[in-house]
Amino acid sequence: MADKVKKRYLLPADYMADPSVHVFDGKLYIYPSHDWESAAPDDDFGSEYDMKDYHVLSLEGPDPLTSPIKDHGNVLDLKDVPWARRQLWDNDVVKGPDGRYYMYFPAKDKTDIFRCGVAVSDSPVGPFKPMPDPIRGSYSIDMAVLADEDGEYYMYFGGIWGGQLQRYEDNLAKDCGTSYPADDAPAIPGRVVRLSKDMLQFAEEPKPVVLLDENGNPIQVKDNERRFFEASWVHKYKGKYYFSYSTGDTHKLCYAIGDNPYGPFTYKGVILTPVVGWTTHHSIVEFGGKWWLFHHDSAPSKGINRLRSLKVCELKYNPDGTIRTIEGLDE
Ligand code: FUB
Repeated sequence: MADKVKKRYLLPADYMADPSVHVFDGKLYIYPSHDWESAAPDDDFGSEYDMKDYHVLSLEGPDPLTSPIKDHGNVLDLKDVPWARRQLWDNDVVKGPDGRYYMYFPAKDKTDIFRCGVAVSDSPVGPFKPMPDPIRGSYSIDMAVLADEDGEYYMYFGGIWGGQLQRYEDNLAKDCGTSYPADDAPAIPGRVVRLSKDMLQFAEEPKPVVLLDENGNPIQVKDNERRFFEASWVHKYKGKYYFSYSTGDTHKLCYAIGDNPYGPFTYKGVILTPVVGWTTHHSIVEFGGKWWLFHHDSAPSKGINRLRSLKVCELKYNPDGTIRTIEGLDE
């Protein structure tokens, strides 16, 4: 059974999606994608998600359900990223060891391959200055970075179908177009990689984020109710690592728990049941002594997939550390 909980739309005046949320120096910041009414085609490659800039939002008070939201405007524009051609998708921002803020973002390069860019700012609200080239060896979409307590930073990324992850094996591009593993093979995993000390490159080869079922077996391709699709996020709760993600074509946000940042992670359940709209995406953050789920849906645009709106609601744990499932549809 899913809980029906109080939810709030954060910014009714503008369409935004894919919220990455962090608390920096006691204040809550939201780093979304910025949807707009693009005429790009609705094809199998996600071209309709044609975003061309990023805004930063901040919560101007203690309560995500009621406090004012401030829009800090355009903090990074596609036209200022020398290597990028189109589609600024889900980004994430962390505060680095030098006190500066690092934004990691996917965009398609001039050959229409998704890469990961880095942009840097002295302030959590930007503006962010892009590096001239994407991260060496980067690929696919939906970067989310965990600043772990040991001082290391781990990036989680990847998305299948339009996110292009199926094109890579052992971090090398395969000459396969859109081929997928057989149905009874382990599902295509997301990736995790430790960042370099200067925050600008990978410190190692990306590794697979292995998702196991309750019997310790890898979740299979055909298990599309539970397999990874896109929208990685990792948070820590009581010393455990919670890897959460979207199941894509079954439209759920699910999670799995592990003992370290690399996993493996054991599947535990659904965080959010399907919302209005094809995509579902989220972040989970502790703020003001409570836990919060930030996500999006397409209800305000009356179901237009490319026009999504940001939402927040409280997230609760059971005593055993599992997460209570939230109903995605409102009354
Ligand atoms: O916003 C574009 C894409 O849609 C994101 O990268 C995916 O996670 C999905 O929300």
